[in-house]
Amino acid sequence: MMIDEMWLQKNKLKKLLSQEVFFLDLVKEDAVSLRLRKELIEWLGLTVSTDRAQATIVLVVNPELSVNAEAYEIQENLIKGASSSGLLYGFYNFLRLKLRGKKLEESSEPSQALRMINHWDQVDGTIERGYAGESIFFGTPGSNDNTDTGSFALREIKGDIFRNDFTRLEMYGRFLASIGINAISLNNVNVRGLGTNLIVSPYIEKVGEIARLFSGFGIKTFLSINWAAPRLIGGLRTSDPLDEAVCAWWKKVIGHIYDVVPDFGGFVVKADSEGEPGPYQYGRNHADGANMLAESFAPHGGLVIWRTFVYNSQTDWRNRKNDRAKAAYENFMALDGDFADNVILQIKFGPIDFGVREPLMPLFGALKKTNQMMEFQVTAEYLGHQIDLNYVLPQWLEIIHTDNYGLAKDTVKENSPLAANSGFVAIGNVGMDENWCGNKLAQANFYGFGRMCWNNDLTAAEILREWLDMTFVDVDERAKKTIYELLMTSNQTYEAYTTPLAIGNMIVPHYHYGPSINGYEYDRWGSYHFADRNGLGVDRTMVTGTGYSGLYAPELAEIYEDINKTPDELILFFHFVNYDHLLHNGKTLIQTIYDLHFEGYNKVLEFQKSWQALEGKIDEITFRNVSQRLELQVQNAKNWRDQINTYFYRMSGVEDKYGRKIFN
Ligand code: GCW
Repeated sequence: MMIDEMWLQKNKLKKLLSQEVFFLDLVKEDAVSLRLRKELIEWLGLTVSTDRAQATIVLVVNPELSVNAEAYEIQENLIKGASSSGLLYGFYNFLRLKLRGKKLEESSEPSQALRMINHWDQVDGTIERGYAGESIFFGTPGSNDNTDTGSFALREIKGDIFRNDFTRLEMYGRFLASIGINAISLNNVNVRGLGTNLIVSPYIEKVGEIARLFSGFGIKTFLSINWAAPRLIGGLRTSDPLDEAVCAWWKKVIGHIYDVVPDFGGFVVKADSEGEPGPYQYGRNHADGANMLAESFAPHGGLVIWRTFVYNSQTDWRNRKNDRAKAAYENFMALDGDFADNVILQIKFGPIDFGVREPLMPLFGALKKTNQMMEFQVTAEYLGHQIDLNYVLPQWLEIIHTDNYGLAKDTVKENSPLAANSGFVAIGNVGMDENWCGNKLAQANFYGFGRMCWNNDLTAAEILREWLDMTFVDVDERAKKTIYELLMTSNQTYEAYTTPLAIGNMIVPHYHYGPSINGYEYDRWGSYHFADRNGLGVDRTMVTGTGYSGLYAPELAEIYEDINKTPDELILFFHFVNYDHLLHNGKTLIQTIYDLHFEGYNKVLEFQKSWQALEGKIDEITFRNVSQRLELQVQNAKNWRDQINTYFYRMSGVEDKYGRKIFN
């Protein structure tokens, strides 16, 4: 099996650099500088000399370069890093410039301090919301169930839970470091079965081996925990965070982790969410829970990353005033300032759940005394399962540049008491598939997430161009342009044929691919569209609705409160809108729904046509991989178009202005 190299084209790089002689000028030998040496000698097979005079390319650690230890500077054949991590980043970015044939000149430091990937990998090898085969960390060697695992109940586990494929993990570490990722959590936040035991022997030792490998790449390893661990595996009767025996148990467990993994990052915690245990069960709040763990981590320099994805998943759909969008705000806003310095709140970018279109989560900008990270989903749970093309950077960049309370992109950093304890985090999208992501083109999202964290000012177009130039390194410009155009319009196309205007979930429950208009409508999950014969959408205004719009800064609240000021793309998130209401685009709501679904589907047909024209111009494996997926995407888009248009035609009785085929 040939494992894809992502953007890191070894042979090409080797060729470009084979004449060079490298020299490493280090302050000290640490794990990262050892890795850098290995990258040069073992990975790329290049010459490293001990004599500076012979060198044609010099790599230097120079702490005076910047107060930011991760900073680097590239000037022709001199690469400087403020620390060995900075130098490692400088090295990979030098490779990026080399591969793209760009001028070797760049001075850079990361916009975000923490740049993290969360894995939702489970100890039986499956991945919750994984679309690219099994886990690279867990599972039996040789087993790679290529189907969408998306598992919720664990399979029976026989023998070692670790996959032990260190070749894969080394490639992965290299990829992560090459895009600037510096933190990773290995296991699903829904911690089930044996997963609960990862924090103790004999499992923590193996976690330590993985962590050691990643340390060389400047990456800290974290684990997700089950809040009920003291009860489940500690033999205690309670998991109450204020119970002395519980605190003592965690202290012992955390102390032991640091004996085994000296640079362990910390815990990621999903508590009181979607049925998971948490402090609320004991009448405690989330600051009580997080701070209890934080106290045991403090002497070791570890972090508690606490998720705010807490909402009532037993919502009564009968009561239209219930609003899941308000949940995180209501659970956490009052605790601003109550969290310890080494606690970080991990907050999803939008108020619901990584949707096709959501406004910015109002906690951003409002929380001012709490360390915070913004959470994204690279794995395409709601964005087409890595079957449908969806280059998501345009959506993410719009979110990080949304201004709430006078702060735009730096919101998380400037509002975190400790800037070092803030950043961006995303759920990864890789598995054991040969091309890591199921769909080769879905690699662009992972690459893009890293680049966006590193430099908030890059545009979606710039990031995509970088990725294309390196991934399709010897492909001609015209072919690259075709792929570029396809990907640049893929996010808006997916939105158009699925759920435009921020309607929210109309997807197949649980599975989350394909249409099911009322799948969640009379259910307990708190996401409803309220379509009736007059119109659809959720009234979240202060005057007549749930009051959610009032959670924003006055300037934003004023826009969202007013149906005439709310931008079209968010209109159904904030308002119940009649079918004949005229949108800013000059068309009625119902005509807009029809148009977007017809246009979205047609666009997918165009995608398919453009892709077909690439046969013979790009490598056969990628060509076939994406062709197959486009086939499925056409079917999916057709399904969406016909179900949505038919449903709303039947509801409204309004004909399509252009008389296109609707199944009445
Ligand atoms: O989007 C939802 C997913 C769950 C996930 C949860 C979360 C890990 O459907 O599968 O659980 O979000 O973010 O915790």
